[in-house]
Amino acid sequence: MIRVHRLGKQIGAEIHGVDVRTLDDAGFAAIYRAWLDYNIVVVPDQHLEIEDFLRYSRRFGVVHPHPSKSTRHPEHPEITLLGVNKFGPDGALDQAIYRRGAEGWHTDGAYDAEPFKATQLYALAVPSHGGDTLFASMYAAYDALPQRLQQRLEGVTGVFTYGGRRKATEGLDDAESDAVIDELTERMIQPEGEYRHRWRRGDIVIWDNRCSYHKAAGDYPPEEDRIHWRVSIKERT
Ligand SMILES: O=C(O)CCC(=O)C(=O)O
Ligand SMILES: [Fe+2]
Repeated sequence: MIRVHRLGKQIGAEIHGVDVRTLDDAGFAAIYRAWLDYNIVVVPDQHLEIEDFLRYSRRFGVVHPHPSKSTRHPEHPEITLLGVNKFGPDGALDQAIYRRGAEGWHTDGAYDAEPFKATQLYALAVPSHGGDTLFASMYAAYDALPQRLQQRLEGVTGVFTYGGRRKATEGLDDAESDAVIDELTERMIQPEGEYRHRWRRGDIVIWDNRCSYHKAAGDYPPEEDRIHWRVSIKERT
């Protein structure tokens, strides 16, 4: 019997009573529904091989190899390894690996013509403290905007450039565009719309990347392991 428990006030749900390796279609439909309704779905206590994780991930859509090639699993390009090879040959901590996803609130692949539908992580090793992932609802952010700003955004398209803006890509000049972005940034995280995930080994977490933001806390003891398998998922066309 599948049970769905709400986690945060507006986002987050945890699923109990499933083994995703043997989940039938009705069970998957319940998880998919919870994911649409609550943006972030946690399935705890799973014991997976890579093939199990890929097979389950493909039920949500098409799994795409991440553009960052250096952290791909050597035999399974669709799997990104998080937290592996953190120390270089000289023993120095590789900040890009340690702090991946921790630079700020973001969505994955916003610079793509078709941003990812979902990102899913499976926890293989969890540090003794720190290393949480934070999530926030974009619906909550939008609802909290003053009507003036909601109207200002009506019919407007945002353009994201990988690595930041270098030349004009929108119908607004730089100053006007910066002003809108600043106003939105100020309001993008609403306390009621947040959920903070404290990882346990065996957790699967999937987020709806189209309507939530996330960031890694990036604050765990670097000498400890924090390792995930990660997949990027797009809509089936
Ligand atoms: O490691 C995490 O907690 C999340 C990192 C991240 O931003 C991502 O995997 O997209
Ligand atoms: Fe991310």
